[in-house]
Amino acid sequence: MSTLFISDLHLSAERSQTIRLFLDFLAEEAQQAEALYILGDLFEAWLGDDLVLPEYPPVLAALKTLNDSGVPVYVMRGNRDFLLDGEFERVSGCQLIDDPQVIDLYGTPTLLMHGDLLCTDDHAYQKMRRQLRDPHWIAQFMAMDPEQRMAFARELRDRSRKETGEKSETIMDVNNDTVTAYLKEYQVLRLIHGHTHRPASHSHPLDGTMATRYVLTDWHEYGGMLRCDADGCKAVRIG
Ligand SMILES: [Mn+2]
Repeated sequence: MSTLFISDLHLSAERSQTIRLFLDFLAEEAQQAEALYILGDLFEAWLGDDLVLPEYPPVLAALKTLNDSGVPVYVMRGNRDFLLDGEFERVSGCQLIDDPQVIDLYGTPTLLMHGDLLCTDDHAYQKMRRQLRDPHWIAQFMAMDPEQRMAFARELRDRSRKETGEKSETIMDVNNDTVTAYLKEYQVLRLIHGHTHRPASHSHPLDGTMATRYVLTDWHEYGGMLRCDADGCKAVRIG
């Protein structure tokens, strides 16, 4: 048996092929798994559980089918879908998990994160992240009507695209000292995260030994997962 990790699918109406690939994945590979973890940015935009975009119900139904068939699906919020909440859990059967979260993965304590908390060189992003996660801000946002929320999301995405274009590659990657700090705080030698869209397996020196940092792929060109079992973890292409 194995446990599967994916992230950064950024599902949207414009990416109908990715939605199809994901639905196939849920019906096939994922059915064979012991559990599935989605580490953030499953959806390109989630503007509240009461505002489900028309392209998402088939995805929610497929997640429910998988959960009901006995494969638990754990979902971490990403920076695009951080408003996922209880009604999403009810409809999809998924269980939301905190970021960061430690799990026992076949005897190896493993830290799971979306990954944006590791990108501490990007001060402007971290400042915006703190604002958007503030409970008062969230309450205000959820009180707006759907059109206002959608307009705000468009504005945020345009700003992010513009700023991302201007920022250097290094600033948008993880900060290694921050990685060390998280590994130490949670006392683990294995970290799995997404967000940076730079799939890799990095050896990370830690107190005279080596930790491993797995970065999950996005699903823009094709899909991919990290498949872990008692022997270790391996990146596998999908589609
Ligand atoms: Mn992200």
